[in-house]
Amino acid sequence: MAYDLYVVTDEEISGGVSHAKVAELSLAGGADCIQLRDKKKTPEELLFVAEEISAVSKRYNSLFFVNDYLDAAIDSGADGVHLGQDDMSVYEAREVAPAGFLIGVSVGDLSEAKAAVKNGADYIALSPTFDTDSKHDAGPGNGIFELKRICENVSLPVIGIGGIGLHNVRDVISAGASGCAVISAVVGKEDITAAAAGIKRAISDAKKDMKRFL
Ligand code: TZP
Ligand code: MG
Repeated sequence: MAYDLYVVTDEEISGGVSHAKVAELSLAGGADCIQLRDKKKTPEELLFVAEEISAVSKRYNSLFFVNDYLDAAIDSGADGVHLGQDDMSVYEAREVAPAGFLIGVSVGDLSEAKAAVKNGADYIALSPTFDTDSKHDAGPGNGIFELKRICENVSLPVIGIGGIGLHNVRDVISAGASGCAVISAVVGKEDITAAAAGIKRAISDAKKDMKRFL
């Protein structure tokens, strides 16, 4: 299961390009995972969009997550849900989720990461890894040092999220992360497919170089 390039959709940052279109364009550029993230739609609207993305995602054999909304994730046939520290617990989600359903959790430091592992998360995201303008309540970046500490002490896939772009992909991967989650560096670009392809190449190159130096 690859988490290399994980694109989080956002209809404001895309300038009105729909979630489903952003997902399709990102997947065409090589995205491995899509997360549908929308804090404004009703649960019914969200389910409709989730069903659209779920279908596209299956065509590309990629992973699809829904942010916050477990019901929409399950009902749309998504691969999983992504939960924050203030959302339902992994334990609660696991109780109703089908077998094999993936649960991702945002953490702010190593102790939250260890708790997420203990609670049965499938992957964790250090949120935010760097400062970001894309999530207003994100707070300051937790930094590469914390990312490295988590990667060294946790056996689950760890991804960076927040403030990641071509300029720092290599730092994230060198810290031991399995992948990079991005909004603006892909969704905010004129050519979403080309932007996704560029970041994907940078991630692959960084991973190849790491193997060479091992
Ligand atoms: N969660 C933590 S930071 C963030 C989210 C959804 C925003 C990431 O956006 P960007 O533009 O890649 O910094
Ligand atoms: Mg949340």
